[in-house]
Order: sequence, then structure tokens, then C-alpha cells
Amino acid sequence: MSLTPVILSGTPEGPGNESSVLTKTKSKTQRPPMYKVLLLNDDYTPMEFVVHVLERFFGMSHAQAFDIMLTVHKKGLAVVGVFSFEVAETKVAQVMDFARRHQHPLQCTMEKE
Ligand code: TYC
Repeated sequence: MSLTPVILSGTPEGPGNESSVLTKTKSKTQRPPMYKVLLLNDDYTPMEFVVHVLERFFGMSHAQAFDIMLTVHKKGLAVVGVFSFEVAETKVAQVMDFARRHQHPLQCTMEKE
């Protein structure tokens, strides 16, 4: 059996070295997309209920929750957190279900960042 010589392309340091062409491929790793969870204002949901929702489902302190609730009340909406798709979907479902069970029209949605 005979061996056929092959020419390998590379840098002056030669193939197989750290700086050869093989190491120059672009990394294509992507960060997973993140989703903003938004709370929307309405005229009927009691302020205390919204504060409770923010404490219960978003782990906010009472002061933080009160501030965000006031932002929603004044500006119409606010981002209450940024999560992976699955976590954002779960938070939205939990808030919507909790509001519905208490017969409040509170709306919670998600949006790709
Ligand atoms: N605007 C409501 C009220 O005056 C309070 C409220 C705040 C409702 C935030 C929803 O996401 C909301 N009772």
C-alpha cells in the first residue's frame, strides 16, 4: 500500500497549529431570545390588587410593586420583567388567570425584546 502526499493549507506556522485556518471559523452560538412581560392599565382593577400581583408573581417588594403599579397607572403600561419565552408565557398565564378568577379586567402580555 502506498501513501499519497497531501498539501494542507494554513498559516506560516502550519496546519494543526492554534492559528491555522481551522480556528478562524466564526462562532455561530446565539443567545436565546428574551421576552418583556408588560402590564397594561385599565380603569377598574384596584391598585392594591395590581400591587399584590407584582409581589406574588414577580417577586417584588411592596415598595417596588407600588412604584411599578403607579407607572402603569400614569403611563398606560410598564415592563415588569424580562424572561425566556417559557417563563414569560407562564407569568402571563398566571397573571391572566389570577385576574380572571378575581373578576378584574387586568391585562398582561409579552413581547419579544
Ligand atoms: N388604573 C387603575 C385604577 O385607577 C389601577 C391600575 C394600575 C390598573 C395598574 C391596572 O395594570 C394596572 N384603579
